[in-house]
Amino acid sequence: MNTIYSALIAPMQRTRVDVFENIFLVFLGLGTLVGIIVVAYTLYNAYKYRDTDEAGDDEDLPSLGELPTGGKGGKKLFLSFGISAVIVISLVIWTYTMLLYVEDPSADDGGQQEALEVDVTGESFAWFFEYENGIESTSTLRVPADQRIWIQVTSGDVWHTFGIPDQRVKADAIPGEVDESWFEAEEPGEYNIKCFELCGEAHTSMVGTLNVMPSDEFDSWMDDQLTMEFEMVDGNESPVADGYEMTLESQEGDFEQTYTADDFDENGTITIDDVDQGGVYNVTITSTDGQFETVEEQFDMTGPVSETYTLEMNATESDANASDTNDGGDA
Ligand SMILES: [Cu+2]
Repeated sequence: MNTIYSALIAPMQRTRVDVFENIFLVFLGLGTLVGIIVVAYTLYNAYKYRDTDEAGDDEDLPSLGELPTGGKGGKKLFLSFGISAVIVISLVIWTYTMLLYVEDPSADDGGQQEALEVDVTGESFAWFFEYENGIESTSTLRVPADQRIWIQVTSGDVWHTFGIPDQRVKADAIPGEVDESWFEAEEPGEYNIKCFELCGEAHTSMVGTLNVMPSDEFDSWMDDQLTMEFEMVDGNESPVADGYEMTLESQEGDFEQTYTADDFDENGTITIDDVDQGGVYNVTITSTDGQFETVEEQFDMTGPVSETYTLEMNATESDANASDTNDGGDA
């Protein structure tokens, strides 16, 4: 099958848009050609056999009521049926092969870089997107140009249909089911996303935007989404820059890292931009001098994270260390 794919499709671009454009153009071209031949041949015969009042003894001339024989002992008939059959059968095979490719382009992936996978959920009346790394966005789907995007579409409530007309994408969004589709956008820019299933009173406003970005811009946008900022404050909301360490552990990936107070700046803040996985993280902040109570928190990273943690004075130590509490602020 691979060789058939390559032979029939290799000379063309491989995006979904190209496939449907090719099918459209081939049908339009052949239809026009056949139409021109049929109409021209009809006109030619109408002219040739027009009533001139001087009918000769042309043996081809049909007489009134005579069944056409197809001329020349049926040769013409045989030829025209033969040509039509060849055209129709080749069209069916070619179109079917193209559609098989649309169904499963992985058979012809060649040197393609890895595809990006996005989960799409329709819920009255908006579209929600989640990338493989746990980053989420609403209404705007950002993707890199020239990369294959696989979408897994479902619904959170009623039936919807996810569609990007310019990319020839349409996939049913049905609760409890997942419909898979793909596209590959060549031109950076913004394209409309619409719901194609009448789903309720705000159906027409269930729209979104596909933002196709140059791949370096997409990468830096994704890096921004994977940025965490933490701030440590005391009970008076003053920054704390000393006396603790923070452990960050991803529940989904294998990221685990401990940051000491030295990694934080004098305002008790730290920016972490070397994670490549969103999702749920556990944060544990322990006091290195027993001054603060241990903080155990959790957050779900679906975009840039900015958290402020309050370090409560350890009840038994608070009196003894009262003078140390503003260490951070003065440092
Ligand atoms: Cu809808």
